[in-house]
Amino acid sequence: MLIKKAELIKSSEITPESIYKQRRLFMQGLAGTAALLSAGMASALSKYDFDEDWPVYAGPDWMQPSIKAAQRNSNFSSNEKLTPYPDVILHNNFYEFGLGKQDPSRKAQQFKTDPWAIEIEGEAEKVGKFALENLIKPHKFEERIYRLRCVEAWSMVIPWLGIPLADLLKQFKPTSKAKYVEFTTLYDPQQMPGQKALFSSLDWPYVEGLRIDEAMNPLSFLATGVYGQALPPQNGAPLRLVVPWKYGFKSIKSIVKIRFTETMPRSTWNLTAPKEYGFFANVNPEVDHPRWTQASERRLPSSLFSPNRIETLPFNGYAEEVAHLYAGMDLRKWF
Ligand SMILES: Nc1nc2c(c(=O)[nH]1)N[C@H]1C(S)=C(S)[C@@H](COP(=O)(O)O)O[C@H]1N2
Ligand SMILES: [Mo]
Repeated sequence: MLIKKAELIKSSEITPESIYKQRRLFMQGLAGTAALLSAGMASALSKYDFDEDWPVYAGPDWMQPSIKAAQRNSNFSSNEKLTPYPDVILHNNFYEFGLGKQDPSRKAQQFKTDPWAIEIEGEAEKVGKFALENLIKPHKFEERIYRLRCVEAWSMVIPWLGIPLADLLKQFKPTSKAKYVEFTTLYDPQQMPGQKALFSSLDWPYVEGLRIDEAMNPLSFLATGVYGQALPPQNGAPLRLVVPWKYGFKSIKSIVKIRFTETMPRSTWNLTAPKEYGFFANVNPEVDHPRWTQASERRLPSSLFSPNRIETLPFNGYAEEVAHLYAGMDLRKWF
């Protein structure tokens, strides 16, 4: 499902230099990377030679050094073929910007992602409101190539940039009462047309949650970038969760609040249709969604003539890393 850039962004919808910076800036990013490579370091930025016509998301100034210094974490990276960049930034689910797969890329280009603040609440010693910059800058960026499996039975392989979720959470010193972590997306109907009552599809803001041991698992990741650059707004800039062994809806975008709780938090899709979407939402080929088989998936890009259908793996292929978290649980009941 390739779309030309001209279709993606009508010139009337963009403010050129603030929204995305074109090839010149991207080349500067590559220059920094070349230096890292010659020093014998792997870098996320080195090998992505997608068509120069595609928009590139530079991100805020404070993030540049982290992006340039990012290194792949091979322990947690798939070596499957990457989903092409245009599919990653043009085929999105982000209902705050509309229900269509291309609505987010069309309608999110003006979305303001800097400055950005995150509120930390609940069962932790350090709570309050923090500038994203201060929370993120102390951490080294990693690149992780993860599979993303949507409950609608399509999937991608995406090179994320970001930091382990546990590294961020630990700095707030969660107390022994912190059994779950709840995440909340920005609520701003002015910027997010999908949140306006008239067209509203879900109860806003979007919320999601993890059990604390899931959140602290080394696979759980906070993405600040994708494809060696900052996260595009349609992919959840400036900060989104990535939990690769769960259906995509758990990977909440544009996070403004993190709350440590003693009881299981509500989650948007679970509240909307509890029989269809569980709290755990672990990818499971043996438990079908009422409207979709979960036994297989369309690996994007996929078309009528070349559907590229592949088998779905338990825990999306991450069973070795996470199956132990659910030992003794009936995964049909806790779907
Ligand atoms: N706030 C918010 N987060 C969200 C969604 C959403 O609608 N709103 N959609 C989810 C779903 S269903 C999927 S499959 C992934 C898609 O991520 P991508 O668009 O970056 O591929 O984002 C998830 N995070
Ligand atoms: Mo999804």
